[in-house]
Amino acid sequence: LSLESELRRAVEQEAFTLAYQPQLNLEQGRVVGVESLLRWQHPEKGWISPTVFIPLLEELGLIHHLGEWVMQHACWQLSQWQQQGVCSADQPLRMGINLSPMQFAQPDLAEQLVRAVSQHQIQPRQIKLEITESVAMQDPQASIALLHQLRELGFQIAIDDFGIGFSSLEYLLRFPLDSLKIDRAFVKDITRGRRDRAIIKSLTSLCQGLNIATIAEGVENQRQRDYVDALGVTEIQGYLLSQPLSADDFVAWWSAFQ
Ligand code: G
Ligand code: G
Ligand code: MN
Ligand code: NA
Repeated sequence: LSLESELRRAVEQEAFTLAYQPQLNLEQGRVVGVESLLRWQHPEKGWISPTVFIPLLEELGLIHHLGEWVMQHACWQLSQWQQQGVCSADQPLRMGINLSPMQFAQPDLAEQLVRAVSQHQIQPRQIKLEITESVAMQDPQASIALLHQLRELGFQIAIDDFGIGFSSLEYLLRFPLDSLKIDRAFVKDITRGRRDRAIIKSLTSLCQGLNIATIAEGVENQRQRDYVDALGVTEIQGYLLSQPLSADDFVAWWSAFQ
């Protein structure tokens, strides 16, 4: 079967899983959130990257349905962890949910999100929605309005993969945001080049002034961690802490980490 028909079948059968990658607040030394990442195992080809199948889901008109499955599953998992005492009011855990370009343009996006949180008795502020810089900038006025609406509902907003469209920084920071995720491209060579350090430094100072948290993505080793820490980054995410994990593996990892 073609990738397309296997994908159609996988959507019908909801044959997907979510993996969770931890995010550490450097000042608090505490895991404060996870990013949920969609996973699909093709029967013959094995694991397929979401960068391949998400655009295909959009093309096939299936992203609306699968996007809702992601919201529902992520909220269900968070409520499970609360019931199991993995996280609590004293030890809150935030759940990151990625939104594709087409999802961000859906008229019923807010409705889908509200349905997912209320069905699983999750507070909207426990959910952080991740949209990429390019998606937000496609129609800035419309994005600002939608982000205000989502924020008024209580959801947190993060700009993902930040750093590609630098000319728009000043404009982008007028958006109602809670976090800026600094693309791993800037973290990769941080120990070697002054340029990337200067960029991260100016981003973190700007964001501090605007009360926006910064998350360094793709932190793979201790030296990179030390650099981004010194440059004032709020949180880190990356292989140094952990790869994206199954729900059970995340719980085991977190209890060992503490
Ligand atoms: O984890 P991985 O590197 O395979 O993820 C690749 C990309 O796929 C990420 O940049 C992310 O934006 C996107 N992605 C992962 N999970 C989801 C999801 O649940 N929904 C959407 N819309 N995108 C996702
Ligand atoms: O685009 P987005 O940031 O949503 O996607 C996150 C992707 O980055 C996931 O596919 C995840 O597997 C990957 N990732 C997470 N941590 C690291 C890391 O430390 N190094 C690299 N190279 N990729 C990472
Ligand atoms: Mn992301
Ligand atoms: Na990213």
